[in-house]
Amino acid sequence: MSHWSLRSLLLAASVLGAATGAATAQDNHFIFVGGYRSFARIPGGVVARADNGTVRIEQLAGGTFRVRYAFNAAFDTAASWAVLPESLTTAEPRIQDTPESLVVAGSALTVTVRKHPLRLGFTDSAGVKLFAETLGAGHQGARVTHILARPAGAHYFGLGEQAFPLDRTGQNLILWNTDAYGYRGQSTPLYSSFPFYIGLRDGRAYGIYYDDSYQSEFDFGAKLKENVGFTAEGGDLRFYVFPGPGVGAVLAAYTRLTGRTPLPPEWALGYQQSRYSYYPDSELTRLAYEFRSRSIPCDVIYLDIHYMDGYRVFTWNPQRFPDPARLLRDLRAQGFKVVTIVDPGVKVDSAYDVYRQLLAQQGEVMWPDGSPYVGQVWPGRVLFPDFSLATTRTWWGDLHRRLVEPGVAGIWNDMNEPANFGGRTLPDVATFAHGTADHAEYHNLYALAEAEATYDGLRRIQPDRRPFVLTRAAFAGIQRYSSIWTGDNQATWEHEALAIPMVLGLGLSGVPFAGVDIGGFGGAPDAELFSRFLQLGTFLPFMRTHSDIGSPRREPWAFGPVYEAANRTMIRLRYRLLPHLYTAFFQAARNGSPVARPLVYTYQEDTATYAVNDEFLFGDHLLVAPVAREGVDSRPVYLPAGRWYRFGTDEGVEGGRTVAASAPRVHPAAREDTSFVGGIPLFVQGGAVIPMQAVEQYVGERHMDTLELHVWDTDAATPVPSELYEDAGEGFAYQQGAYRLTTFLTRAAGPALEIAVTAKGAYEGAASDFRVVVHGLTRAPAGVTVDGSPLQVRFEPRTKIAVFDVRPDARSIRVER
Ligand code: MIG
Repeated sequence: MSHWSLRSLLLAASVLGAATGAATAQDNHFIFVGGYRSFARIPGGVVARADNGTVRIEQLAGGTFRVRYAFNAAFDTAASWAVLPESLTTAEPRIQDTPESLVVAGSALTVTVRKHPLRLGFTDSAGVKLFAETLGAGHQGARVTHILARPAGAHYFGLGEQAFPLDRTGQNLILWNTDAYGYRGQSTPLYSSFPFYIGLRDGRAYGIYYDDSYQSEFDFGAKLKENVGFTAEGGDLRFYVFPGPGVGAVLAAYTRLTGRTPLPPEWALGYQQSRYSYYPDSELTRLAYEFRSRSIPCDVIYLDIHYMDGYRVFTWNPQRFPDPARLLRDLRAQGFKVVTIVDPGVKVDSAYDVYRQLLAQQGEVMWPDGSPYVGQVWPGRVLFPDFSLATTRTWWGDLHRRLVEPGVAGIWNDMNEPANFGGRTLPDVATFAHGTADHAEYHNLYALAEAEATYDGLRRIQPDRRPFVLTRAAFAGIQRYSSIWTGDNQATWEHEALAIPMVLGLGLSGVPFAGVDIGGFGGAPDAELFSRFLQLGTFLPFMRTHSDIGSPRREPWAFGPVYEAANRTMIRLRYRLLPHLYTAFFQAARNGSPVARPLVYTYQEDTATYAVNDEFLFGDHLLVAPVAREGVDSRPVYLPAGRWYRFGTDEGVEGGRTVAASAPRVHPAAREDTSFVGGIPLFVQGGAVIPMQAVEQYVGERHMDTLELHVWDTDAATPVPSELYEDAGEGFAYQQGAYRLTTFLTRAAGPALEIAVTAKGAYEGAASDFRVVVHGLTRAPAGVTVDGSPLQVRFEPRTKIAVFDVRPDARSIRVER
């Protein structure tokens, strides 16, 4: 344990307290658990009694620990909304009791309970210190706090979307879902709450998730200096500790507890076009025509609030959309899917059946006396459905039939912080669960429960379709149901730069499917900013352009023909990379990995990556360095150690350093060149296999018999692994084995580049041919053999690219260099 004065800690604790709320006279100071008294064994662990409280420590299957403090007699047994009940099976640790401490040793973590005073310390199975309590667990009335040491050299990541650098060291962040129109760098709180972080100490990672939905504050040494603190306005002090040592292992354990993003429909990875609002129906027809006639791929068009009849949810405006089924059928025939916005507020209108049904079942948020709470949003006076009630969730989910039957393909949940005009959100006294729970507890859970209702409803209505849901507000666990966008950003360079750590922060918090409004929601991007924003957006897991009412339009062609060509190039590249992107989503569904990966995720042993907020990896091996500065034609790019190649030119670069990368602006004098991808620095790791496909105008436009396997040369004898996942892109047959997962191990074997291929699963629709494209060679290969037989190779001397075709059952490919 390190050096701090108790006085400064107590001062810091009271400062922390002053920031988040006033205490009452009789409990105006924090009480910590105090000295140890006794312990008893319980299934999976121990319960230890101390002077002022009790702590239960249990090991869960997989080596995660659950720790619960109670300051009053009882532990709250209420099920958490974020945690999957099936993940809570316990596993017996070994217990050792000595006069100084009680040691609870699990498979991957060991908890040492120091006795006087009672304080916990966590080490990994090798005995390496991860973190330890300083003041530890305390409370001040209903508020709870947990204060840990912040040793020199410790780093912290997570907490979801934050308009701050990724490394949380020195930050003070508030979790209280907020309609944050006009937010900018350093604004907190924002729209969503993820009380989860990953700690890194000496390159070893662990994770902590505080399972508490009340408003909370995380302090990573801003006020607490040499400490890290969590303080919540209420709830149980209940947290889970996840073992590493890899960041990926921590995320796998966290998402084992809170769930993973199931495979989305593949079309949801295509380009999406939105605006507040496209209407009437003829406007959508025209938009669809523009995309197709300009050969700019697009899969999804969004309907914002004006499609509704007087903003009544689950209705259509009869003048603007007289025949939605026909419109959506026509659009579908051209490959367009339509996603509609659904806000939670239900208009108070006795002629409106949704309102009458909600009132009749007493399913709304209420005043403490049981009368309905009436708020004010777009429809005027509204009731807020109480999604904490299972009956309300089922009813709400079923209402989506009214949108799905005419052909709506996905649902966009907005205003679900919940936002309320005037007072920002619901009043403190509003109640949930028929008056048994308060707003303070349910506020941060509102969007999570709504997303659960929406996702489950879509599953019931269309059991053979994968639901697509997009949400603004969120809580831990949202990844099971929904994708996220970062709300009302602005058309500024600052916001383009912020998009990167915000989306990466979500990925480090279990939410792989995230994006931002490309171009910025508010304001007016110029052509250069829009094209830079779109370059970045091409590599975000969720790729959608959206814009505010009254702002200039920003379809990809809105900035003139030269920029249109550049924007088209990026969107086409997105579609070229879909097999790679879809594989990254498969990986996320398998183990909770991000799709847009911060460098620290892949290269945690390289501490220089911790401060990188302007680069990321797009799935495996492909490093993206977007330009978020006006008027530049190059930028510095940090490349982790190893051999890299510039995507597009195949110029080789040695990593472990920062290089200058060209990134020319689109210039009005440039001629249209659809192969031009040099405007955004992209680098591929040597040995990588990046699967690509031909451009299509929308996902599934035609069956891809041939997939391209782009391989970059390597001199390393250690194999570089890559994957390709294929399935129908829709439906659930993949869960019964209708998929193909191909694994590639690339390495230098003497003079040859060797690719070992294995495959698993049986999917009839998988590609029947692989076109192998080898990059980074210095001269024509002396020969290529596949499973021992020689093969014809084409070599392009100018680009130094070798191309040959193999069947997917090829198992060993050797390129003699
Ligand atoms: O009060 O539905 O963030 O994407 O276009 C504004 C209208 C409500 C806020 C969302 C934005 C959406 C807009 N909404």
